[in-house]
Amino acid sequence: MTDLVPVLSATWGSEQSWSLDTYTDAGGYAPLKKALGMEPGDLIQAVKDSGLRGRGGAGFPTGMKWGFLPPDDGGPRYLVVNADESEPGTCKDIPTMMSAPHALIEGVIITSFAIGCNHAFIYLRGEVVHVYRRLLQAVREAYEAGHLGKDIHGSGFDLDVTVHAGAGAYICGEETALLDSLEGRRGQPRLKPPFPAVAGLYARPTVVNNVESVASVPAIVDKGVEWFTAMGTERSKGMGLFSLSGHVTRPGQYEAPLGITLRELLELAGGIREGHELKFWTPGGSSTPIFTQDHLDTPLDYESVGAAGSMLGTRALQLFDDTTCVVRAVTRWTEFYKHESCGKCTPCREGTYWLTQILKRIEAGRGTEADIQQLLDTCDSIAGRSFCALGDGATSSIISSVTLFREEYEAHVEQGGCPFDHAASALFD
Ligand code: L3W
Ligand code: SF4
Repeated sequence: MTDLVPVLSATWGSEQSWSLDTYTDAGGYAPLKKALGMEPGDLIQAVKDSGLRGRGGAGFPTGMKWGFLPPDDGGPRYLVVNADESEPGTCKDIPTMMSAPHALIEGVIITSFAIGCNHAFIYLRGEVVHVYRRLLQAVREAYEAGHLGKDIHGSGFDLDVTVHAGAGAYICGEETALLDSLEGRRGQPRLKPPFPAVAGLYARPTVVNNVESVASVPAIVDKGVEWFTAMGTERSKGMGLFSLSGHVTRPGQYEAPLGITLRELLELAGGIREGHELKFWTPGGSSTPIFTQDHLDTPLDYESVGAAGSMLGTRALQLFDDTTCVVRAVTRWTEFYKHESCGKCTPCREGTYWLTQILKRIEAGRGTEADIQQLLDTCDSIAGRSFCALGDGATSSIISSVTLFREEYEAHVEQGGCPFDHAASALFD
């Protein structure tokens, strides 16, 4: 494994890492000054050439998204940072904002300059009040230092940033539900097209980017496209934060080039907890099909994970050892989707309810063999038939776990109960 040189997380261990002074001492806001001396079109081209892909789950090319904005018509256009991190297992954006909020703010300013935006929004998950306070403090520091406001560093460019806390709904991480929520409406997905790039916030051209995507931009401006493209794989460039949680010796954030494997990450994280073996894991959060030991050497890039039948998603690696009942884990995730379904479309609203009922029945030992098929049939009625990705995501762990661990579902039915001691897993109450 090549030496890992952290970029996004480089200053996280520093004293007062969140302060403007610490960030500036480490070279922060120099990329902003460089960017302000460039042509906006050249900045967009650099991000296109870097191959940076959206770090919020879908992996859509960031520079291409910026390039989708229609020509300037004199009206406002917006940047909205999707900071509504809520996917089970996903926990990279909150540490980024807590430890290095200025990396995000600097990225917001450079991105706004590139796309011609004078008012940017950071839409934050409502429950994380501590992150809200930290962002407010960092935005205030940035104004005081002249990085925000009118005529930033004499460039003639003006930018205001608003930090908005949502009300705690997972669906508001879906970009159009987020925009509805930001406009003051109930957060529910909009029909696409039009994509936000054409008609987003207040029906104006809007770029919606994930926290980590935006926070990666200053480093690309600073160190250059070649530096970024030297990391990662052919079509998945650069570095990213890999969040390891569950039955791992040292859970946490591990920054590495895309394409690293779980086996390599586990070397850094001290392996699976002592005395146990990895049983299953999610490569990209609970919305992605689960993997097993067989995938320890799958490169964690968009293409390889996709070819192996899952999604890189948010690189939220939730690891479960041999003490864990897969039916129980899947039931917990499905309860989450049932709770968070926004109710707009019938397949997801009704389907996630029925999935939960069937799974609970099987887990409690009251299920039948026919219930296992009913689970798959219900998934079939949801996946590809729902209005947004939440419905599809709710079925991923169910379909993949029945495929990989069908005998465990059958054991629940045959034994009339769960064959596992939940206390040994220590992950569920
Ligand atoms: C203009 C076009 N823009 C696509 C834009 C689009 C969006 C981006 C990606 O879902 C996934 C989901 C979760 N003109 C465009 C265009 N765009 N075509 O590109 O779009 P899309 O639809 O592929 O994905 P999405 O709706 O952004 C995101 C998965 O991520 N996920 C979820 C993670 C959860 C969090 C969280 O907790 N906050 O991130 C994990 O795997 O299932 O598949 O901007 O507008 N022609
Ligand atoms: Fe709402 Fe679920 Fe339909 Fe998405 S799939 S619109 S979350 S009901």
